[in-house]
Amino acid sequence: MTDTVHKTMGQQSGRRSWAEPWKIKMVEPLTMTRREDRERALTEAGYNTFLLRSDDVYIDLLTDSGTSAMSDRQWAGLMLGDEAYAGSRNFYRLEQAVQSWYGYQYVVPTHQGRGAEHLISQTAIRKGQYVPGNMYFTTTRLHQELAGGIFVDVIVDAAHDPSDLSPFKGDVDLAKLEQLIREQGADNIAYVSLAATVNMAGGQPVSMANVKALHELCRRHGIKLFLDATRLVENAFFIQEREAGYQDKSIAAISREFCSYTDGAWMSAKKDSLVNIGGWLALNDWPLFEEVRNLVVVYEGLHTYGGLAGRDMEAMAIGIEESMQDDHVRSRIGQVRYLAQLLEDWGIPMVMPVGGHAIFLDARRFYPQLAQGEFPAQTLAAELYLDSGIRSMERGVVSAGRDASTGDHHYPKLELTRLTIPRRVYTQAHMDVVAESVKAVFDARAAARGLKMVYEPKYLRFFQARFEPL
Ligand code: P61
Repeated sequence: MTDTVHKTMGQQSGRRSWAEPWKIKMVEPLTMTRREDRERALTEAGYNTFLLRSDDVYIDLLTDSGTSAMSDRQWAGLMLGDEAYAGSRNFYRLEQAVQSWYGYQYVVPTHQGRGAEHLISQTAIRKGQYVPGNMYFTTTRLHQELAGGIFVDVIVDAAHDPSDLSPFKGDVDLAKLEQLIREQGADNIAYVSLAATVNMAGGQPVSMANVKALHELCRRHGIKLFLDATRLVENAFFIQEREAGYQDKSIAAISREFCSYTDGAWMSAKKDSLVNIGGWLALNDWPLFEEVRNLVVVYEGLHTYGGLAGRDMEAMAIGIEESMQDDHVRSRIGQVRYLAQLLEDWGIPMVMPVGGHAIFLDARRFYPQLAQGEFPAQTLAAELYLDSGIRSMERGVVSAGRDASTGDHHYPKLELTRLTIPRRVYTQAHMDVVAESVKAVFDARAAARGLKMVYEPKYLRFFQARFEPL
């Protein structure tokens, strides 16, 4: 017997505990793995967590993309799939959901986010034009480059500093954008590419003040402003929490206002919208939309299904509505923060403030003994997997790829390993196991030796590259 008095997490923090606004109706058994099995699996996967089989993974924090749990209403919606080739009733439900929650006029479905990125890049970029954006995202920048565009990072400097505590590290630096416009001329800017939140910066939000000012700047120069709305509801949560005047507004109202300052958006519905597959592109400009609607039939499918089954569109329409509920967003981000709080208390280096979808461990500070060319973040992902079967993702020099014109590695300031939390999937106990594993790997940090890349594919190399220990 000990005389320890146990306390809930809420009590330890001097507040009442909160819990998720759902209960579990169906479970999926996990594979419990042993160290020797993990060593074999990681070697076979070339030290790349993307190449592991999910059967060899215990807690899968590779991504929050398509990995969320659908609700009973969404599963019921699958049975309402209207699989007509043309004019499926589920398309009209989806179109209406996008129009009413995001506020754009014209909508095409796509098989996922990059399908929409392809369409907007091919229709809105002329070869040689610049595409300024608030930090690159891998697939977004690649599609812009494949369309002949030149991506220019115009995010605020704070975004590149993992310990800068500014509340809106996703903001565009308007001075950087104005300088680009002055130097290149507004005609040579295809559009401004604005992501909310900013994935590669650690899930950092954009303020309403910034998108408003950006809208005004773009309007003055006749430049379009397009939004990557993939995690917009998480962005809305941070506005509600941090920006004066928004505390009493709902996530839905904030999201809608945010979109109103933009000319259109692309979406990977696999994130915010709680589905396993799907996306869309929405615009307010009819002539541009007409081009998109024509191109979609070449690459995705007819403009009323865009590569999706009718049932997928139904699940997405329902998911959009669920994603906009304040209680849902609060508990989703609350879980990310629960894990972050433990890690912060234990002195684990990570990007601060913590964003909406993930914890980004700062691999440079984990492994100061490793040069960036020895892939510290890839090494950290491998060590975490070996320790406990937790799968994370490299977001550093491997993800950044090579400069399209010089062929050299991009060396990003941020060298991060992402622990991404799927929505409505794992429990607080899973988060405890994750936190303890990160701590164990941190405690063993002095022994890490780094990796060398032995196979490098041409596009989006991080997905399929192979490594060996140094
Ligand atoms: C992710 F390692 N994200 O975060 P698609 N915009 C934004 C995304 O986060 C995004 C897409 C567009 C993923 C999946 C993924 O380098 C990677 O539906 C802000 O995945 O086509 C996707 O949407 C593209 C993982 C994508 C990666 C690219 O895990």
